[in-house]
Amino acid sequence: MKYSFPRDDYNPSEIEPKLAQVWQEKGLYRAIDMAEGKKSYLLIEFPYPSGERLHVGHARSYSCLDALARKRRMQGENVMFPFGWDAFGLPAENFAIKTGIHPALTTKENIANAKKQAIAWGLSFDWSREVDTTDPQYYRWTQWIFLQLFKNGLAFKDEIPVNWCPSCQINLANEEVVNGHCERCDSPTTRRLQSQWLLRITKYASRLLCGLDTVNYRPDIKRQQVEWIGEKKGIVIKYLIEEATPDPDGRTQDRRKESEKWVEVFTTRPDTNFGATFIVLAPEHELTREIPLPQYKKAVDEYVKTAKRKSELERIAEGRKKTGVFTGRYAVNQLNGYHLPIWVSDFVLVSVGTGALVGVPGHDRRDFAFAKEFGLEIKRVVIGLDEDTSPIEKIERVQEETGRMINSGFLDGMDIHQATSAMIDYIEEKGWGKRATTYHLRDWVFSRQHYWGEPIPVIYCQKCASQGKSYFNSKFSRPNSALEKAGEWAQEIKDKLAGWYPVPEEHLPIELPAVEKYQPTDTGHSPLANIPSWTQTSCPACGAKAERETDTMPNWAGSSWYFLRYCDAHNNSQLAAKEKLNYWLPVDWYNGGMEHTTLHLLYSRFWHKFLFDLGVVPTPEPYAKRTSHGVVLGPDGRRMSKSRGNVINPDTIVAKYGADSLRLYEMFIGPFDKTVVWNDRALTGVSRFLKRIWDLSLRTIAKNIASSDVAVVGRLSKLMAKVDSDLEKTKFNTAVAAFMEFTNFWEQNKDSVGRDSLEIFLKILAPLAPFITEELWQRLRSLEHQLPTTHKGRQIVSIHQQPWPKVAKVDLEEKLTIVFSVDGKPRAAVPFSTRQLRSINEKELVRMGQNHEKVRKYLVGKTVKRVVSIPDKIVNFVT
Ligand code: ANZ
Ligand code: ZN
Repeated sequence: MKYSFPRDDYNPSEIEPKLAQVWQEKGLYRAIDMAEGKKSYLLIEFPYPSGERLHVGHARSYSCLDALARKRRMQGENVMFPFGWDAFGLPAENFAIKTGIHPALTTKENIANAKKQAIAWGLSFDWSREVDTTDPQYYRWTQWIFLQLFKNGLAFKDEIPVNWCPSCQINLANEEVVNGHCERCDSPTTRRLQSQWLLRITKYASRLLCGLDTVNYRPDIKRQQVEWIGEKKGIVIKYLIEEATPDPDGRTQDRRKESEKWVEVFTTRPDTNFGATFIVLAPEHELTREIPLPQYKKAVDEYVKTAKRKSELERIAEGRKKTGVFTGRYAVNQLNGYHLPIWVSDFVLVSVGTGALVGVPGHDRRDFAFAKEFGLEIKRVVIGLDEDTSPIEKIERVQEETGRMINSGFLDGMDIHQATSAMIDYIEEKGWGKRATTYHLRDWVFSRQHYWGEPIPVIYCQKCASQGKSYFNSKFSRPNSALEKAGEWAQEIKDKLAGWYPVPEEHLPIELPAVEKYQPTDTGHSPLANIPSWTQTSCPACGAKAERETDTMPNWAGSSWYFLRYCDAHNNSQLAAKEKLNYWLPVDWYNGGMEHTTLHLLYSRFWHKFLFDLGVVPTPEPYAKRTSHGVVLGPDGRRMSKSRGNVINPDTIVAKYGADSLRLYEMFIGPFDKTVVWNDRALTGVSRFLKRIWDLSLRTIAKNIASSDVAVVGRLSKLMAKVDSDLEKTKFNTAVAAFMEFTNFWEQNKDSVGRDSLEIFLKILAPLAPFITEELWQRLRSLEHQLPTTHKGRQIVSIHQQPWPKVAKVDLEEKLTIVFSVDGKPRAAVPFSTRQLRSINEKELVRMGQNHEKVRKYLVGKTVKRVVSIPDKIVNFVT
């Protein structure tokens, strides 16, 4: 590769494009599979290649992690810093709906443009590992993973109420609905029933929780995951529902048994159970249909109809006026024989616990409001530690975290925690209930009715369905221990999946067919449903006419495993070769947006754990470390958006100031994990700083002094240590500030800086500002080789291939000489390092002087009247 130097002004637009090209051609940043030494897998969330291209937010987190990757490479680590495209998604599809242009074409163009940006910014990605989730050779394996989930009973189809966005015409997962509005388009969502594919992430809830103890995630990220999983330990208690009417004809015991109905409730506070005064069923609960007495039936049915139209959020909102209906039925609390009236109310969710609760209005806020509304009895069974024991009529304090039991039989006097465990033991012993753990985490709604997603690779056979046949009782099914162990669930899933078969693995990928229209059908099916030639196929089991699933996967699918594909991006026979996964996993450091903490991060951990169970991946957790960057706001302090006109285009910045300025500015702008506001003035400041470096470096090269003053070396070694540790701690802003500080010093000590220090300075700045440092480094090298500044025909050795500088230990410290004198006459000169000097106090220094053999003899027989010293220079003993 030939390379010639440009003119002497700092002119990034002349330097940068050429260097970027040289680096690409040399393949500088390729990670080597199975290389010896320390591997370092650094991962950033791959972007959606939108028509808007990469924005300054991307530039920020990418530049920061790029600096880390470059530094670690120089430190001898085998760094994998890969990149790719999470390219399925709505914008390309919406564009296709508008223009008729195939999303694949738009995606391709967008990827090409964004890739140019990434290269221009000097991001040191290993492009040989690039992945694109919409490439059939990629989504073949996304589909393959789905098939494994299916075969292991972790995918099932269910008629469920789904969030529906009338504007996007799409079903949304709960987490895609923000305050009752669509996460994408912000229009209000509604709910409706539809048959959907779901993934049983809840089966992994406990492991997803425990696994967090084994990884190094930033504490707030960990906390959000813990809350999202929402583990609650408690007990499920069974209450016998009393006969509707006394038995006038005296039915036999046996017939009574047959009609016996129990209601099960989940509670985290069994300690308060002596205070229970009613039971509430969710409107969707089975018993809500079954138990109401005839005279209550109509009101209950009416109530259920209205409730079903409300969103979950609306239903559980605190402070909302409680509504409900009585069923006319009672259950008995066996603890004290209390007759608990059974009500129906929409504040009880069918998906939580058992879908029914026992009301303790004395100690639960919502129960209290409910009891007030309907005149139900309120009993007090806990009192605060600071209250007296006299019963208090008015209840102001509910849901206390501490307290003592009253009115509770054998629990009286116990503190509530003691009472909780005593009660659980008691109820279990009596056989009235069983310890239980519930989770807030819901199963993952995996169906989308869209075109631009991975087809879900399954086939439905009507004939097999009518005979109750499915994959699980077909010749294809391998005995599956996980499913067999699942017991009750195994039966349920076999019923749910009657008629469903996975596509034979050798038929993968199931590619998206060409369609004429990209919008979903008005029945809510994906446009694939309009292509009979694609949907019609034959049953893998019986050969009868069968149909392909027309639902596609959600965006989260392709991103749930892409970090595995980077390890072996071109493998045609498996998702990735075992040995490569063994070598690279786990990801050493994963950085991404805070908005992905509960969705993407949890989904990908779930898939990873499943693949671990299958023996496909070697580690139970995918990411050893997780950090998160702050958002970049527009100059007006608001989120950048086209409509507000406050969008900063990184390409404009690069054209005007150069990529190094963009990079350094975005690192400097504020703490990495904090939201930052764009500031043009600070940007020009950073750009001037780079120009100063340029000028100072050229001056040092021209002066051509071989070695620097000790003071320079000392400062530089400190700077180096700081940069190293700051980068590892995501303190990119303070690293840049330290460079600025050094540069000020350099400016004041221009002629103390020699070639040796310039070389070190450029090397440690190289990870942050890769272009300017490369250019200056090449000039410095040509000087050292006594070559003319335009050294045509020489091979370029990049600064980015240089080892991270090592400064000899002795050089690490500034040396000072203390002169000890007696009555103004110097008697001994003792060298100290600054660190030594700082570690002793003045008294100790004086004592050292007095005891020094060359000083001591002049003090013999004299009394020291005073000690006069000049810090770091002289200690004078006045006799
Ligand atoms: C009795 C009780 C007494 C409760 C008490 C709480 C306090 P938290 O409170 O967030 O830990 N619950 C159970 N199933 C429910 C459902 N399907 N819909 C709505 N709420 C339900 O969550 C656990 C509590 O939520 C449970 O404990 C139950 O009320 C309520 F002084 O039972 B508790
Ligand atoms: Zn069939």
